[in-house]
Amino acid sequence: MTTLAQWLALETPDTALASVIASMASAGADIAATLRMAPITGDTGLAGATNVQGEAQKALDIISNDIVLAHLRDNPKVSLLVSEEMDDAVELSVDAPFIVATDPLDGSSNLDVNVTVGTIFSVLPTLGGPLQKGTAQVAAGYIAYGHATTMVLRIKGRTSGFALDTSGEWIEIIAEAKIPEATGEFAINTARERFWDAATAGYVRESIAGETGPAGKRYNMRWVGSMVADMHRILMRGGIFLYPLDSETVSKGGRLRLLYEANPMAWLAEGAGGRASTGTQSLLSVQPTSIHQRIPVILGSAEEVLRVEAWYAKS
Ligand code: P6P
Repeated sequence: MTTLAQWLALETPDTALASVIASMASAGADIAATLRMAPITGDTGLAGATNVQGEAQKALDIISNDIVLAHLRDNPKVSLLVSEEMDDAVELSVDAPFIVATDPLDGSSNLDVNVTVGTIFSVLPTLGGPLQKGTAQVAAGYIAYGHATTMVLRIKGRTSGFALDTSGEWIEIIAEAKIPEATGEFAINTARERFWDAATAGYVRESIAGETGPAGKRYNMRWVGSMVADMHRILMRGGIFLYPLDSETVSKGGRLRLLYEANPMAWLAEGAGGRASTGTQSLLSVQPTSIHQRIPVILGSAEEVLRVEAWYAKS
């Protein structure tokens, strides 16, 4: 069995980068332990505060953010932390080589119903600051807190998967993830249909038409309401995740955040042979203008993302 330390040694000679990823993995293990006890400690309730997005924060959003902050403050290789739960970026070790952007607990609206939530993170070189395109990432990953605690990582090469064992060791379970090119499963919040643009509406209508329509095959729909859960399913068996621009989110630029949701997930998806797009351009090519910038996200099985892009091209 390959441990996280062995995988890191294989994937990069840069021990500083390896230490940053190891710190996020340790933070994930601590968050997993905290979440396991949350229903008993009663932490799944609202914290009474709201984050920069104006969303009601759960106590565990703040607790998870504090856990990540503590682990990264202890790592002298991290210069700056950008977090969904903090209005401003926090300076950590001066002149350190790497920046981390994170959503410490994505999908937290699912906490009180025990549905998988996760920590998403992106690692950028300090040089260039936090507003770098996704192509500048040197690593990205997520930790999924489900019945098992799993982690998916990519430095520059392959996207690999790990599971946390009872001794606290991360064990490699997927050496090289491969998102199937084709899929019959789409993930979108269909309750938003009335806000969709012509491209999204056309693509979903065509998919629902199944064998009788131009797609010529049957589709199924999944929507967990937790990006990490939807992404992990897509990484494991294919599929397409869509949170497109719509008439309600267009004023904010979209729903999901570029630096710590879209970019890391795009990095992981592309490392597994998938595709990630805004609908009209590669997600990793978007030039960020602010640390909490929102962006439309369409990612997963390459063939399916191309179909959506074709809808955008003709509309
Ligand atoms: P909706 C969770 O709040 C999140 O940021 C993602 O994890 C998830 O995919 C999406 O929002 C769910 O959005 O509009 O369906 O509640």
